[in-house]
Amino acid sequence: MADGSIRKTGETVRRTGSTTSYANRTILVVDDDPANITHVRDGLASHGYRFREALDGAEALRSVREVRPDLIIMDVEMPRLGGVEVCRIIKANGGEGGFGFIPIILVTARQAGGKIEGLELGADDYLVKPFDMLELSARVKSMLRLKALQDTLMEKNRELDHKNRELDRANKELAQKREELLALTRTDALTGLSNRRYFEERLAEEFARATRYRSPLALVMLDIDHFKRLNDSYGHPFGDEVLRTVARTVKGKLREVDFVARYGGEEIIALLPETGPKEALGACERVREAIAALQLEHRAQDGSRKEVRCTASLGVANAPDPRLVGVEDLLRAADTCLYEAKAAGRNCVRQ
Ligand code: GH3
Ligand code: MG
Ligand code: MG
Ligand code: MG
Ligand code: MG
Repeated sequence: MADGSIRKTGETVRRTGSTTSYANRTILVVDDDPANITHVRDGLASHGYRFREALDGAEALRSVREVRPDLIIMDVEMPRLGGVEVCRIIKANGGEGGFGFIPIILVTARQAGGKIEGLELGADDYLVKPFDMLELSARVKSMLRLKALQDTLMEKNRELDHKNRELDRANKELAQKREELLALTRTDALTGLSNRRYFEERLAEEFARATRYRSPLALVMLDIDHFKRLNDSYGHPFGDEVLRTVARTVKGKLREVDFVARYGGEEIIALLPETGPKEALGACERVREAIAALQLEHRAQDGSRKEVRCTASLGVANAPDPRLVGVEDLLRAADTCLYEAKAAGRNCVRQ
């Protein structure tokens, strides 16, 4: 960011009727002949401008770096570093991060030649000596107006950039919040597993895919055995704790790609993509064993501790299967197997 433009921020251009005053603007006058500088200053004396002077190109560049003038009036013919060359350097270093926009009026005794060259190198205006002071005054005003407009434009651009960045940030936050909300609507609050609604969405997708590509898919229904008894003996909060532990155990024993959800009160359901009947049975046995091995500890109000055991029954259905036309068929098949597992004495898997 050019600090020349920052300096201008907030500075208001006074308007009196239709004429605009650019008093206090800094004009750098560059000429190897001090008499010419004085001539220019005298001609513009009534406008209230501030002046800086430089007697050669190098000094002019130093001054530009130091004060960032609002306008440069510069002689073309100077020893060593001429006006055209200085003009080229300043224009090459303009823009954001450099000097910013500084209008330059080149002044020369030559009639032609340099005029075209100077304008091509980015001089903004050109005067041939000897020049009319009224003309110089008018051109200075026009250049200062240009400079003010350019500064306002740059400032507005910066404001826009800033606003854009803020918008970007707000959008990212919103997107994140939306993700978080979406995740919440898919999650079961007690266990942290996916909830039934989200499970049903996923089941439809996985079932369609398994059917279309004839890839194996297993659906597992798990129900904790005699859970009512556990609740009755140790209280509902303890039942909740068991539910959380069982949920964690099921998830821990299945693969990352398997989809586990809480289906109902103490029922957990899992989708095992790319899993045939044999592997599904193996996975279910692993889950069943892990639950049966859990050492749950109940702490009574009197501080006494008791080790509590729990088991679960599991039913597995497999797709694709010509008898299972829709997801409801798959669900019903798993439920029937679960019922058979309960009937067979619980703590077992039926397929
Ligand atoms: P079965 O072996 O036949 O499944 O017997 P069960 O007692 O587990 O089956 P039943 O369906 O009769 O009882 C399920 C119990 O689970 C009843 C209900 O109060 C309890 N339950 C359901 N949701 C929750 C819950 O979120 N927390 C707790 N602590 N208990 C729950
Ligand atoms: Mg000269
Ligand atoms: Mg039941
Ligand atoms: Mg049960
Ligand atoms: Mg149940």
